[in-house]
Amino acid sequence: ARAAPGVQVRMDQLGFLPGARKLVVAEGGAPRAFEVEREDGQVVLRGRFGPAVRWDASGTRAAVADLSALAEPGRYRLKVDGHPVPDPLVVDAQAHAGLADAALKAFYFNRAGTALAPEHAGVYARAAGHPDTGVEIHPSAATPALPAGSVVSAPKGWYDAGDYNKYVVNSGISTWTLLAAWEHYPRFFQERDLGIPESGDAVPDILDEAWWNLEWLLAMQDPADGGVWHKLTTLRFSGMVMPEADTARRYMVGRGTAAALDFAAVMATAARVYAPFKAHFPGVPARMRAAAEAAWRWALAHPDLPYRQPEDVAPGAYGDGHFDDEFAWAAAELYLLTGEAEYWRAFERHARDPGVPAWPDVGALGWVSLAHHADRLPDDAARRRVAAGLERLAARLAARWQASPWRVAMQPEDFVWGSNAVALNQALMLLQGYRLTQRREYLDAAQSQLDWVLGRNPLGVSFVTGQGLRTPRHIHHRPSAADGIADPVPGWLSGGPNPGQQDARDCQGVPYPSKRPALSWLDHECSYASNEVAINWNAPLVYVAAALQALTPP
Ligand code: G3I
Ligand code: 9MR
Repeated sequence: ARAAPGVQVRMDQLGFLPGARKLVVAEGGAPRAFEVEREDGQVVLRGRFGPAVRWDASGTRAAVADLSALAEPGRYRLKVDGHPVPDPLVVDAQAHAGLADAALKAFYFNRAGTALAPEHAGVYARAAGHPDTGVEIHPSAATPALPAGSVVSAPKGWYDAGDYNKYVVNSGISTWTLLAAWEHYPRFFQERDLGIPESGDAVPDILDEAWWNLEWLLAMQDPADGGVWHKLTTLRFSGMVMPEADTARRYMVGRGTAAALDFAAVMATAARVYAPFKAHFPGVPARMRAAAEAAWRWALAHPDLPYRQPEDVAPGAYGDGHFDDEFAWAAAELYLLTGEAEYWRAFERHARDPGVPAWPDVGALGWVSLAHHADRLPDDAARRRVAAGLERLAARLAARWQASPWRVAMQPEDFVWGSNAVALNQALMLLQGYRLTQRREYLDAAQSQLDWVLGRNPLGVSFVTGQGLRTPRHIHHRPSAADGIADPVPGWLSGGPNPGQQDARDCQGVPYPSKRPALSWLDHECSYASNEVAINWNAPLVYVAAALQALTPP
C-alpha cells in the first residue's frame, strides 16, 4: 500500500485488537510523521516514525510507527507525511476470532476418507477420497506378524498438506498444537461454531476436529508390538487432482523411533485432554493411555531407529536422526498423565533447553505442557526449572524482536521451508513467556509475529487464503488446484518465503521475484517450497490467533 512516493506501508490486514500493540512499518524512503483520521476526517492521533533501518533479509529500509494509543474500534485513514495510505486501518474487538475459525476449518477441508457436504464446505464440497481401508504393508514396515503385502485399515485423518499422504511425525506436532490451544484457551473455543458435521454436539468443535485425526493415528500403531508406522502414502506424489481421482495403491511405510514417540506424546496428551468428554468418545482415556504406553515401550526397545526413505518411495520423508527431543516430549506427556516417576526421570535425562518447535524439534512441546500443569510437577525445583527454561527462550525472542528493523523475531536463517510457521511458533513460545510472567513485551512480540504473516512484511501479503486484502491465490494444494473454483480453499497459511527455492526445477519459467530471504516467495501452484500449505503450519496459526484474541487485555 503506497503512501508517499516510494514509501510502502505494511500492516496487519485483519486489523488490531483495541488493546493490542499496534505497529506499522513504512518501507523505502525516510518517512517522518503520521496522522490517523477518523472516517469523518477528524485527526485522532499524530506521531513520528522511528529511524529507517536496513534489513539484510529484505535488502530494504524500514521505519516503525507505534499507533497503540488508538484504542477505539473503527475504520481509520492513516497518512504518512500527509499522503494517505490506501489500506484502511482497522481496530476491531474480534480482529482475530474469524481467523482462528478459518484456520481451524482448514483442517476439516483436508479430512481424508470422507465427502465434504455443501452445508459444511459450501462451494468446496467434494467427493470422498482415500478410504484407506486396504493399506498394504510395504517391505520397509514388514514384521513376521504382518509381512509385506498384507493389508491393514487406517481410515480418516487429515491430508498432510497440499499432497494426499498422511505422516505420523508431522501429524503429531499438529494435533498436539490444537489440543494445547484448547487446553490453554477453553473459553475461546467453547463458544466457536465451525460449521463442521459435529458442530452442536456435546464437544467443542476443536476437539471434534482433532478427533478425526486421532482416530486415524490410533490405527497407525501395530497392535502386535506397539510400533508405529512412519507414514501412510502412495509411492509417488499424485498429480494435481481431486482426492477421488487419486486411486493409486497406498502403503504403510517404515517404523521408527520418532513416529513411535510422537505418537506416544500425542496419545498421552489426548488421554488427558479428552478425559472430561469420555462419555462422548468411546474408550477414552484408557485406550489412548494404553496406546501411548505401548509406543513408549517400543521406543525404549528401539531408541535410535531413524526413518530411512526406501528407494521406491518418493513422498515426504520427515526423516530425523535425533531423538532426545521426542523422548523428552513423550516422557513429559506420559508423566503428566500417569504421575509415574520413571517418566519424570526420562524427561530429566533427555530434556534440553526448549527451542522454537518444528516437526523435527519437538522438545519444547513437553515443556509447554509441564508449565501448564505445573501443579503436577514433583517439586518446586522442577517448577522453577520448567518456568525458567521457557522464560529464557521468550526473553531471547523478545530481544530479537526489539532489535529488528521490522519488529519481528525472524532472523535471516529462519527463512526455511515453511518460514511463516517459524514466525508463528516463535509467537507460540513468546506466549508461553507471557502466560508465565505477564510481561507485556512478550505479548506484544507475539502480536508482531502474527502481524508479520498477516501483511506487515516486505511483500505486503497476508499469507492466509481468504484472510486479508492481498492473499495467496495459487497455493500448492491439490484440491485448490483441481476444484475448478477460482478462490483457493480458505483458511490456509502459505508456507512463506524460502530462499532455498527447492522447487526451482518445477517452477521453470516462473521466476521467483528475489533470492532475498524475506522476499523469496512465489504465488504459483508450482511452488511447493514457498507456497504449499500444511497442517503443521496451520496449527500454530490457530493457536496464536486464538491466544491473542483470548489474552490481549481490552
Ligand atoms: O536438517 C537440516 C539442517 O541440518 C540444516 O541446517 C538445514 C539448512 O537448510 O536444513 C535442514 O533440513 C531441512 C529439513 O526440512 C529439516 O528442517 C531441509 O533443508 C528442508 O528442505 C526440509 O524441508 C522439508 C520439506 O518437506 C522437504 O523435505 C520441510 O521442513 C517440510 O515441511 C516439508 O514437508 C512436506 C512433506 O515432505 C510432504 N508434504 C508436504 C509438506 C509441506 O511442504
Ligand atoms: O506435491 C508435492 C508436495 O506436496 C511436496 O511438498 C513436494 C516436496 O516433496 O513435492 C511435491 O511434488 C512434486 C515433486 O516433488 C516433484 N515433481 C512435481 C511434484 C508436484 O508438483
